[in-house]
Amino acid sequence: MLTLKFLLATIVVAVLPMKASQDTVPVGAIFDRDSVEIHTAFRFKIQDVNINGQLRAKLNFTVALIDVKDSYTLSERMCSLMSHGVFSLFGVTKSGSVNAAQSISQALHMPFITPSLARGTADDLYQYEINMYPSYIEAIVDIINYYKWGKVYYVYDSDDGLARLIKLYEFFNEEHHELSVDMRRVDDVSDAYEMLRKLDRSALPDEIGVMRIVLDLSSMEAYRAILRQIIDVGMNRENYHYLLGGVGMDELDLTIFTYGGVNITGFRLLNYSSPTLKGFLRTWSSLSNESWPRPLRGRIGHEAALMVDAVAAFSKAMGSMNHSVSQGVFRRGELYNNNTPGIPCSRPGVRRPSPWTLGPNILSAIKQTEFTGITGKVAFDEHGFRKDYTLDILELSYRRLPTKIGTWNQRDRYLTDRPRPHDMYRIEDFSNTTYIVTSIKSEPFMIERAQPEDGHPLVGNDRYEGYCMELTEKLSVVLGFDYLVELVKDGQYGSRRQNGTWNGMVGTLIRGEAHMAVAPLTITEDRERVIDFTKPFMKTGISIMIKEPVKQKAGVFSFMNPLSKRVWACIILGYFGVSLILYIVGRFSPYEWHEANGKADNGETVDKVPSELTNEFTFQNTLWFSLGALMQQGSDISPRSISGRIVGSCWWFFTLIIISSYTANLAAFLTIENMLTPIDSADDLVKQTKIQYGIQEGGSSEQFFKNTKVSVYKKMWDYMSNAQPRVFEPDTLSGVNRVRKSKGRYAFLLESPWNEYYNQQLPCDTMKVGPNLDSKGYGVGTPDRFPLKAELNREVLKLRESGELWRLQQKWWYDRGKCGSVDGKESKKQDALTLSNVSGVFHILIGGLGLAMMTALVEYLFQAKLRPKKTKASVEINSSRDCRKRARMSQLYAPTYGERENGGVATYSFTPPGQLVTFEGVAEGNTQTQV
Ligand code: CWD
Repeated sequence: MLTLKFLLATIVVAVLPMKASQDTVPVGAIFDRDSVEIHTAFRFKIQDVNINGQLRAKLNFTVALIDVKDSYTLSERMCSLMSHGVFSLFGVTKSGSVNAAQSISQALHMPFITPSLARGTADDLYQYEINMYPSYIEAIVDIINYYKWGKVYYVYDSDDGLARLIKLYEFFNEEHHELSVDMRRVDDVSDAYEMLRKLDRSALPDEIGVMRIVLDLSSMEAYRAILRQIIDVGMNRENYHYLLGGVGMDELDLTIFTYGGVNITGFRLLNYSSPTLKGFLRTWSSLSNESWPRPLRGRIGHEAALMVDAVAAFSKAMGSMNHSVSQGVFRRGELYNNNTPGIPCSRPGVRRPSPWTLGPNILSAIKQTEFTGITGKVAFDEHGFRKDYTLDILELSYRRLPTKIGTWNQRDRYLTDRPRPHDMYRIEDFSNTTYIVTSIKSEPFMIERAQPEDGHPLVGNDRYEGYCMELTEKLSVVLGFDYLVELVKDGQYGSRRQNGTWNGMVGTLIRGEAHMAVAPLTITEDRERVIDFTKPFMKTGISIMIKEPVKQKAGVFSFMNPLSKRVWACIILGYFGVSLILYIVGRFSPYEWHEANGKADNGETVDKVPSELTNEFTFQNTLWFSLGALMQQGSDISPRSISGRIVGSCWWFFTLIIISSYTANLAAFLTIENMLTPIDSADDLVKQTKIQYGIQEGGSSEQFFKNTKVSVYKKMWDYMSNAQPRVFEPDTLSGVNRVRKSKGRYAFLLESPWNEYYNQQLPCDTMKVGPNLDSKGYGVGTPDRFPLKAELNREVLKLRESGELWRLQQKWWYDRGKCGSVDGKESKKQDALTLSNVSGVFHILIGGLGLAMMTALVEYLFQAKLRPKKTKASVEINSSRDCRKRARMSQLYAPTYGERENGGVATYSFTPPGQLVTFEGVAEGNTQTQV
């Protein structure tokens, strides 16, 4: 229904005469009825050009949908479109109709831009065809050359395929490379069983038993049909290797081939990680399917993509042309060519058609355009073929879906890491070989020995020492091989370059330049795809190194540190609270009231005044009681009532626990010098901006941060990749040196074995903080299918289990360490407390004594000021023996007083209504002094 609606709409467009006018650029297009996606891509790009105003005139298009295999209909529609007047034609062709399109466009000088498979040769006969489809025949030649195939079977289905085969021969002749080609033409791609069965029976494998078949077919449908039949015939076994023509291998569903053991190599034009294609797909995938029918929303087929770039190339070409020239062909809104409306293929009475006057200008402008389209770089040579494009090389193998193994372009040719067969044989023929062991200079794994001064230079393996040298030696002794250590030339561990090849030790192994890598080479999934690793010989993980902070000496008041300020505040509050409660309880409880014993100044107990009641829990005394308990000293008063005792026991329990806890922590707080590390984890690093942080570039750490899905690490990567000045370091030592020099303003994220090693090295000013960010291991790397791999693996495990590797690590890390204990720092044994540890207590003592003396002075002065008054009062009290005064006092107080006639202490208790007052006095003769 949807497609029907779409077709009707298109046919209407096709039937209506084109509305050409000034400020429009009319174009025509011919598509196959089945090429829905190409048609949609064409309309979409024209709309995009018009909306974005890339041209001063609007593109105006007419589309004809036909069966493009039919060359008669194709010619007729081309003529029809041209007779209405078009600047250029776009169209899809098939092998049967391509010649018709080429002839008409050539005869009428009408540029014909096509996304269809390019014809085999740059034929000067047909100059008006612009081919968007890149040629892949040179890439096929280079792959055959690279792998040194001696014999191939060439299966094709069209004259174009034959033309490409001829080109292939020409290339091999030029390079004097002997290639035996057995060609097979498929007449009907839907029924090629017979041809395939014959091929299967008669084909002769090459010297290693593999049959190489190049499939060069004219359409994606043809590839799908033939590949289906290959499975039916059972030609998907491991002794077959297919090389597919075309540039859309990624659009074929090859899952079923991954189980037969067959190898399939092919090409991909679209690079889905290119920003241009990504940007295009964002809009493309948001279009509604009803108005913009297409099979897949999130992707685009390579031919449709080529059509998008075809429209882009044409609009850019028109933009570069003089506007008045291009618009000068219109008269009264109609396009005129040599005074004739439109560009008809034939005119009555005229023998030769009149070619399109602007055709050569438009053709030349298109050939000169250069831009980055969604199919990569778009540029053309003088024959109208694409140039400077790049193809990805994909390979499918057993249990592995098509994976990129390299790239091809006209300048660099075939770039890949796959070993040539020649290199693989070299490795397999390993008896009596001195193995090349690649490694990297990095303490303490591989250290270059200083040249001795005796004039005998160190050569061979004597040039190096370190953990990896000893490990290699152990492996070679057990497995019985000779070896020569060679440091990797580019000083890199190994990462994939943009063009798909590898650098560093990984590249060295892939290219067959070394037999094994014994180095701190991290085992990663990406590397494991291209080389083999033994089981890890050492654990590692990304860790944080910072400059060791300056130690903080214990302060004067460090005795306060065992308890936090809040706890101190709570204790003080508790102290006053308990004292108050005790005071209140003491006042209310009758059991706290008792008859008092008088006490003489000299300590003698004096006679008691009979009815005198006293309470020891004055507020002052409760404060003293609570303080005594808090200080674990006790006091000479204690509660008598049950309520008072409850308060007391709770307070004692509280003080017991608090004081015990305080004492338990005190020693530690006084003696251990505090190290306040500003950073303790990756989270801390992310949260702050003061301390910069970075990693070693070009290794597995960089890959880890690039590919991480953990948000904290992602944030770290965003920071690191944009930080100014740069935070990446070329190697480990420069990272460590940056930490040392940056006064705590730079943290280096490096693998933990190095972190531990450098923390043991002078000047002992770095430290590892926090846990590792990830967990990985270092393995011995070998090329794919290396014959000693299993033995190496077993031996590494044996060394690990026997503790040999642990011993080696102790030797190179800690026995040679220069910073003391294993922790890297001087021992933390309990030292005697120094004066600085406890000076605060002395300060308090001295302060207290001073305060006491001052208070005594104040008391003395206070008393001295009061003394004359008191003497007077005494006299009055003395004379109060006089009955009159006694009577007056007795009106105020209940007369329960006692006195001692001959000196000494007497206690007077006056009882005002509802209140008890104790009045103590010293009797001196007949005089009494109030205290
Ligand atoms: N490597 C790394 O990636 N980060 C580091 O901090 C150190 Cl010290 C080394 C290289 C890594 N071992 C590799 O194999 O790529």
